[in-house]
Amino acid sequence: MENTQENLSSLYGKTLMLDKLFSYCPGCGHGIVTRLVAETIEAMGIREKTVAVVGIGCGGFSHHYMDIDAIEAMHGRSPSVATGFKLASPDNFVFTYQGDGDMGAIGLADVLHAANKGVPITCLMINNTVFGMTGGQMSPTSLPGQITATTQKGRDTHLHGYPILIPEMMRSMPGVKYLARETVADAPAIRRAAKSLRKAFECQEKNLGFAFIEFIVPCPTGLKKGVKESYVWCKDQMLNYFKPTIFKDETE
Ligand SMILES: Cc1ncc(C[n+]2csc(CCOP(=O)(O)OP(=O)(O)O)c2C)c(N)n1
Ligand code: SF4
Repeated sequence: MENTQENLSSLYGKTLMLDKLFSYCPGCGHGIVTRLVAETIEAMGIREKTVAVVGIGCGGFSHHYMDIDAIEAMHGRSPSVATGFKLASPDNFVFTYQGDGDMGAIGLADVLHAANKGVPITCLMINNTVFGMTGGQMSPTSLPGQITATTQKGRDTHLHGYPILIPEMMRSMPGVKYLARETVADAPAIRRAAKSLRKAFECQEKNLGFAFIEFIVPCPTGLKKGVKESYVWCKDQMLNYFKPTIFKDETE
């Protein structure tokens, strides 16, 4: 059978994932999160009113694979662009899709102010602990001792500080109504992440306030590891520091 959108739909049911090959590397965590996002939008029946605001980095391609409207914001500015869009057009469903470099480095102020304002948007940070697209440089979330393209001797916390814990920073903000850290390191975790994503999206549908999820994912290319090895490393090392937790659920 030819691999067309129509045939995929008849095989798997109606889907807003487009019939395109990912430009993500094999094993990249973005592929899993992108699919979860597409499936959640589809399941909630909100495709027509959804607008993605994507950042710069490999996740900036996420909207290429979904049949939804999207805006490509400047590096780190997605939460500000999403805030403006939502205030101007409150009936739209607006979410951001950003990497840890995009959100945690150049864009940290944008996401923290959006969270503190309590705007009813949903922000997603896909944290693979490196700048993936540009070659695996240290990001604000690189682990202590982690060897990256710019920390050949490992991240030195005396010199570079500690990996940034963004949900922990947002925890005390009253406008944040759903706040979680999830991972795609194995199948049970992916199922939990799907449930969490649904909650974060429903938070906006109920107009309750700001929702945020950090996804801990492997980037085999940036981490310079094989696919299997990168998933093992994600589970053993990344989750040791970035603990999957539902910090806040005020959606009921
Ligand atoms: C203003 C600006 N500065 C720097 C860059 C180079 N740049 C492109 S992607 C990127 C970081 C990507 O890392 P991350 O957000 O973690 O996404 P990933 O590719 O790992 O998913 C950087 C610094 C840029 N495009 N624009
Ligand atoms: S460089 Fe990393 S984040 Fe980018 S597509 Fe490849 S595996 Fe994914």
